[in-house]
Amino acid sequence: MQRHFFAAGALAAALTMPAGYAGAAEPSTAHLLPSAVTIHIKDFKYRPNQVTIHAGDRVTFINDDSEAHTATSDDTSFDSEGLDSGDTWQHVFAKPGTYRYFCELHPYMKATLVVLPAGAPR
Ligand SMILES: [Cu+2]
Repeated sequence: MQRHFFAAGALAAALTMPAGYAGAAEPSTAHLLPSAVTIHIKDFKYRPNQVTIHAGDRVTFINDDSEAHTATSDDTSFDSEGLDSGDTWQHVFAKPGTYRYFCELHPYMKATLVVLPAGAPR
């Protein structure tokens, strides 16, 4: 299943890549808004695995893996939905709290995001 998915993705990429494409590229981040922290998804892990931000901060998630992933909170307050390889997702955390999140496709992937009140010392 996974092997088949990967092969189909590689074929689609080969069909849509412009001439001169030379292998895996870094995800383009030019379209992203400034954010307080960037969480990379790589090797089936969220990196960093725990981050602390302030209410109102924007967080960027980048899927640097060859597999699709999500960042989905345990309390359903946020959900990136499926991020394919190279996809990015941004979310503003308005409400202080400790948010545990995971990947819906690989539920053993877990991480924590702590949102402090705006202006609070870390
Ligand atoms: Cu995953």
